[in-house]
Amino acid sequence: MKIRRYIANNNQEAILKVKMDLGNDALILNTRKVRQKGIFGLFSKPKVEVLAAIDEYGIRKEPENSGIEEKPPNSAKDTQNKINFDEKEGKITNLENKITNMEDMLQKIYRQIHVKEKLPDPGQKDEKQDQAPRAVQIFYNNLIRNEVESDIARRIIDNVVAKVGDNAGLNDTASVLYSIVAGIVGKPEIIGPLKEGKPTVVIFVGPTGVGKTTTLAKIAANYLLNQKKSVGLITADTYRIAAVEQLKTYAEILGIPVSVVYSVSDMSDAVNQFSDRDIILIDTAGRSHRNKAQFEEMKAMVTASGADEVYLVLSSTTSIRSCREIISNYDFLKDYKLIFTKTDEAPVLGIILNIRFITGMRLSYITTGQNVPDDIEVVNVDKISKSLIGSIV
Ligand SMILES: Nc1nc2c(ncn2[C@@H]2O[C@H](COP(=O)(O)OP(=O)(O)O)[C@@H](O)[C@H]2O)c(=O)[nH]1
Ligand SMILES: [Mg+2]
Repeated sequence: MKIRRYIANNNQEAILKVKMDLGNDALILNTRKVRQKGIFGLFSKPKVEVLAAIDEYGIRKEPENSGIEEKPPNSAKDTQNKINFDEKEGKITNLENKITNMEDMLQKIYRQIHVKEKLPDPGQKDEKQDQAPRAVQIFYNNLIRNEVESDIARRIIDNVVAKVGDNAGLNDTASVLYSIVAGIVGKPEIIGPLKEGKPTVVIFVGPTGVGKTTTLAKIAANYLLNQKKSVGLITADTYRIAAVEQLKTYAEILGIPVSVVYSVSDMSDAVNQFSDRDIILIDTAGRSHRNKAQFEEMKAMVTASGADEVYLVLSSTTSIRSCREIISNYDFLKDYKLIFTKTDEAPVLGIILNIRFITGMRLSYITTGQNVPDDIEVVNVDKISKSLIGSIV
């Protein structure tokens, strides 16, 4: 008896090899799938290993019949063998399919692990091809996660691709993205420089409850305590007694005079009354932009104040949809600057980029808590841009 081992890519090929070598009388002893050893073997296609035997005297040079499986069964035993073989073939095909599915799955997992391992190392030129789309995709996802509007995120990413192309590594992509995002966030513009010889008049507008009065008190305290400037406060929010009291309380603590304005015609008198001050800060009622009459009055207050600077105060916790509605109602203002409050309560800061992008108006301050006077900062472009871009892993 002569036993031989054959390795082939599939059953058909294996049997062909057996027939070529041993002839049609060869006996198949065993068939199994085998894989290469090592990590790469795991993902290579399995091979078929066939153990075949033949009586040494039975070897014929050239088979006369077409093949083992094609040979017509000439006995009950042959028929049974054929059935067994077919059954086995069926099972093998079944297993093959299962293995192929597993292979696909493993390959997907392998690719993910492989790409992740490569990510922090964008310097390798030959791997850039794989990484570039991933880098762009990662940063796009980060922007979306930070609630940058998808069309804005898309435009930013398109810009990145236009600048560095599709094949840039993570570092190049990140640095171009950073400069684009930082460019959109823009250099903040805060109050001042204060005018010489007469007061700089600043008015704060925006929806109710966003933190206008608190923010105004923080700014007033900073001018008074840190910059040693004289400050005058005006409030036009007379619809709620509590609102007037709130500002009066801050004014009392700081020792700053406060004037209450009940109608549009009183506004210019109130401003003139503080002509000896370095800066006048005007608080307004959060007039509902849905109530036309109230809103018109607020507009008239802004005009009557003759303000040098107007600040639209928005909360970072407000949805983009509401913010869009608010800013479209304030578009009667030719020029204003943006303050975003409650950044301490906002999980992400996409809203700041979105509104800056949509309005084109400059950012100024953000507020970071309820504490007067500490919880206020000038917008930090670097910090906000980095937080919007997010991490790369
Ligand atoms: N967490 C947090 N709360 C704030 C911030 N700014 C203001 N608030 C709170 O928001 C609420 C409304 O503030 P207020 O100044 O009365 O809002 P206004 O109606 O716009 O004048 C108050 O409870 C404030 O303490 C902030 O930056 N962070
Ligand atoms: Mg208020």
